[in-house]
Amino acid sequence: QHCRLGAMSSIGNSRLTDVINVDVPSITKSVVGHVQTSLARAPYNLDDLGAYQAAALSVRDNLIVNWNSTQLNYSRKAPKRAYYLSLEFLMGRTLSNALLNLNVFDGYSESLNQLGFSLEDVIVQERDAALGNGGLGRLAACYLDSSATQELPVWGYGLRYKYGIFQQLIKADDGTQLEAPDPWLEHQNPWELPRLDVVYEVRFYGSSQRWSDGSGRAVWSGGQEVLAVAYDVMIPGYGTKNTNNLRLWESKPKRGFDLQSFNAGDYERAVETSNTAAAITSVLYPNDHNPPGKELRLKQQYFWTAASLADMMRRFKHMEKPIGEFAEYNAIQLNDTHPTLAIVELLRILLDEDEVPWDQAWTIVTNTFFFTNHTVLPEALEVKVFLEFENGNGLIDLDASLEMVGPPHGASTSEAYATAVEKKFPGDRERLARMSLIEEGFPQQVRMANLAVIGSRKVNGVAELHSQLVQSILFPDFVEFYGKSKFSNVTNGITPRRWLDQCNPGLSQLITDTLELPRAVWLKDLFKLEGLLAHADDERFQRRWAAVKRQNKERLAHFVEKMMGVKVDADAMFDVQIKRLHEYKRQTLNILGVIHRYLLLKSMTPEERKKVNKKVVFFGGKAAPGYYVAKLTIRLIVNVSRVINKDPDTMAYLSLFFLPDYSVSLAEVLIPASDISQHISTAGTEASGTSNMKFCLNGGLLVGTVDGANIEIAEEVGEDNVFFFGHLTPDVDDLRYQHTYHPVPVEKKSPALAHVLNTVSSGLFGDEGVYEPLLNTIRQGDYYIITEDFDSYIRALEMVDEAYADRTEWIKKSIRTTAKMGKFSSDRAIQDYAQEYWNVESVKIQD
Ligand code: GPQ
Repeated sequence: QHCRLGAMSSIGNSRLTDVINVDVPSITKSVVGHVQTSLARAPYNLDDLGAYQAAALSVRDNLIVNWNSTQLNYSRKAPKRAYYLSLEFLMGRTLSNALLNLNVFDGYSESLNQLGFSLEDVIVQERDAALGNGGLGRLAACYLDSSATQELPVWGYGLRYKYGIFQQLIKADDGTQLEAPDPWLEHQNPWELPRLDVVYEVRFYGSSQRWSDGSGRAVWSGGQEVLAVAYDVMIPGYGTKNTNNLRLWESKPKRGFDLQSFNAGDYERAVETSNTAAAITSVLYPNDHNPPGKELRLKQQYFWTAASLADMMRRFKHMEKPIGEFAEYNAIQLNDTHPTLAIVELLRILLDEDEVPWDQAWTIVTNTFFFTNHTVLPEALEVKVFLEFENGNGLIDLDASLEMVGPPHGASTSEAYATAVEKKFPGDRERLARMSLIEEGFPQQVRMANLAVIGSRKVNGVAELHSQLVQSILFPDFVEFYGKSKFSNVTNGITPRRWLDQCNPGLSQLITDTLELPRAVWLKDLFKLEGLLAHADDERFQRRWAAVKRQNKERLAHFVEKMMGVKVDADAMFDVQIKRLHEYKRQTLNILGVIHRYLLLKSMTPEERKKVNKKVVFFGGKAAPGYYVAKLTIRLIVNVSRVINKDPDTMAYLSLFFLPDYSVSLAEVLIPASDISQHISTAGTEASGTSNMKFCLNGGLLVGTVDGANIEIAEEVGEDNVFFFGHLTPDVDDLRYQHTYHPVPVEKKSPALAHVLNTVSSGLFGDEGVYEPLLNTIRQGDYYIITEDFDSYIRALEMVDEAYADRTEWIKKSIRTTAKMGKFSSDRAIQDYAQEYWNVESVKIQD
């Protein structure tokens, strides 16, 4: 049997290149074949959606071949692997990305043309895979792209939600946000491979019996078992055969029905069991930075980490290495605290299933895990209740799996750990309480961040400033306890494949022409963009640069006209803020600035207005369904736009759009079209930001606070190419204190802001009184220091207007900005993780 398999794989290998559809005739043959056999449709009666499905299936054939040989190579060579555990993967569309990475874009374009379709129209038929909320999920997607591109043996593990992030609707009458489900799997998803043979049982509830031999081992039984079924998503690298895997788990009842209840005539109960199992992966929680304290969320987390670890363990066992070498072959990156249960699950497996002694098990665990923190906002720190569910039983048996999070007894970790802390800081009971894994109270809760820190080898933040704040604000006790070397920084990055080549083909082509390098070279070594600097003063190049921006603005204008039925002036400056709605991100500051500009325009004579820089402001972003103030901000933006867009005095100089249902695909249209974008969080609150990098890579300039990655962007592109404003991080606490204990009326601090607030209160934008709760967040307490930053914000926007007036100088700034964005490629970030953290090396895929 061995022989036959060997023979088969060599046949497979020798035919590898045959299967790849690269030339137009074979592409056409494969597409038409899929129309007829996979879709069971006639080629002459096909719509764009059908053409998309057939093209996708044809491209997928190529991916499968590469994916198979990649996985085979990994199994044979048995390298150390890394796993990226993330509850969110915000992938967006796949077809255009796969075409680009496989270098078959032109072939498919030509083939579809011959069949009477345009690839552009076909590409937009695909629904976004939107299994994420925002930056954290999109970062995971960029990291998968970079890992595959650098031929690193890295897999992602996540959940296959039936419903991704909700669709945002804006109510016609009052401009409020409504949420609708996102049934993204409604049409079959060609990019996933169901692995009905890769199934694990995950246990919930039940009870554990400790062995009486003093080993601490336990047997866990009873409760409910749920099946985890694997779906594999192929992740092609750019310009390489290497195609990695993203494994997403779907939950399924162990038995479709509980037959016993069924026989007893309790049909409803039987169906309910199956419902609760299926519910685990039914929906992505739409909270950003605000973990819901829900039993189902905790179940998602355990389900996902338990299935993923079982899978890794099975792969490792296959290698026939001693269990003590687990960490030499496996590194696990925790994307925020969401997968922290993986730490206790690995410990449980080592102790209870592999009978590893406690000390050794803990050493393996702490050599395997790495933890990335993505925010210092206190409301985002997860705490979990474990022991209060279902008849007082724990949801999962943490007590057996790790004594530290259950009530302490015997030689528990919690105790061992507490003893170690106590030894280092004798008598410092307050410190002990702060560092404890348990937050006392009723009920007791587990502090996931503390658990993630003590269970990991390294802890990092996502930009220089943020990584410092992680050490000084979140974990100072742990820095003292472990020493500084456990804590470091990996500045985020973005993939230049999607965020330049794919979304901005005009600019990509211009760069390729100018650098006189194949795009495959600079797209893999983004520092090569520096070569553009030598051309910044070349007038012909400047004109071409400006023409690309202009085309992208027209593309966006066209898009908005189609979506909203309004004409957009592509001659005006385009000013964009797109991100989740959040008080700390301060969309409020932006909209109040727009109102200020509007009032100023109103107060001018027609002659004066003619000298003003024409501007179109775009907003996009979703608010968590339960986030009242954020939703009110959307309502204000929408209603302000309804007033100012039809004011004949000003509409030629200022217009405003809230683009509903912001998504990865919408970002791909907006980002290349921006002249200026806003990243205006209260200093010290935005861990990094990643869209700031995307805008700058596409030659847009940045208005921002001295926060997150804005700082490092300015270091690279030069402060004269960034419009900074506002107070700095060290001032923020003092200002908050002042506002709380020595409040000064807004008029005193900023008459301009007071005027704007009063205008909103007066009902100029309708809905008199409705906005008071939003305005009061500024008038009272002003936690995000809008009052303190308002005047300097307005000054920064004036400087933007002045700079834009000198168009040649502006174009030079734009060129210089793009040229200096090399550092922000996710390839660099992934190299940092691979070398400094995981210690994994690339594996070249041979045919
Ligand atoms: N981020 Cl904690 C999210 O998108 N969701 C979250 O729940 C948390 C963080 C973001 C963070 O706000 C941005 O500053 C980062 O750039 C991004 O994560 C990726 O690190």
